[in-house]
Amino acid sequence: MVKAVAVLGSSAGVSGHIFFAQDGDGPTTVTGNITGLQPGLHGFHVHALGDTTNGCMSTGPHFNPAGKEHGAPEDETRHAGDLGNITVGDDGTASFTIIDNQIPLTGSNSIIGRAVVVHADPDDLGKGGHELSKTTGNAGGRVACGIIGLQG
Ligand SMILES: [Cu+2]
Ligand SMILES: [Zn+2]
Repeated sequence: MVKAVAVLGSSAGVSGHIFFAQDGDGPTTVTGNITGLQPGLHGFHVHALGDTTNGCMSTGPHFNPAGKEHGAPEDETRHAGDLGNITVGDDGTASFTIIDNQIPLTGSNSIIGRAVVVHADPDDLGKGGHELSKTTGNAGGRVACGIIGLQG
């Protein structure tokens, strides 16, 4: 079992932890607890770079080793980093579990050293018809992010 964690940092009062676990070549289980968000849907992605020198803006685009267009987690056409949306309750907190096959913790497409990003707006999953739908899901600003690091 390989485990990783991202501690979310934010200039907007958002905080939380995102845990990752992968057994062998199986899917990766993502478990998150986040507080301080606006209620509703928020785009949630793995971005390509573990660089926060300029805050979440430095984490680059969605992790996309296959060179595909943006999509929903269940789509054939998606970025590896496309984890869809998280749902935040009226209390501003979100607790969620995501199981995904495209974000391994080992090998050439490992997400270790990259970043998770929580967005201000819903991800339209590539289907919104906006000029940004096929690249970012038009998910708006980056309200929190954290670098994915190995955990013992
Ligand atoms: Cu993103
Ligand atoms: Zn994407």
